[in-house]
Amino acid sequence: MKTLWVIIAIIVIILVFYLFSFRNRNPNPNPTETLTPVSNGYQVAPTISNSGSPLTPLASASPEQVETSSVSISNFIYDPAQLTVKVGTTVNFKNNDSVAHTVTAAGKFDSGLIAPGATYSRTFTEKGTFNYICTPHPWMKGIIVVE
Ligand SMILES: [Cu+2]
Repeated sequence: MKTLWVIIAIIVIILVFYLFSFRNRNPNPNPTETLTPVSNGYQVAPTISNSGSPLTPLASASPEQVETSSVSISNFIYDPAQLTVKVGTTVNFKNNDSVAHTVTAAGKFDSGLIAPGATYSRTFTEKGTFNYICTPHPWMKGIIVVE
């Protein structure tokens, strides 16, 4: 009879230890991986946390101002016909005509046909002077100066 009580005591002790270790187990055993975009378009190395607590976002530099500018295509004319922008500017060419046009700089870029009401956007990432025409109406001419 005494042996039985010893066995029960041992089982109870094992159970208590088991429950204790279970309660202390890390509730979030899988590392959380977060990629944080930064302003230059690259991503920093993943931050790995095993703590289960919320991750604090890295303080990032304020996002770069994205410059946009626009050219309206209307009555077979690019307006403005010449536009000067800073490097990195996105130019939106909006076709306000009732026929399709293109914005085509031979060997540099080509919008393809821009349907009436549609917009072609291009970001100018290098300095230069870009003379463009409309392929179906080659007398239509425009210039984007990137400086
Ligand atoms: Cu055209």
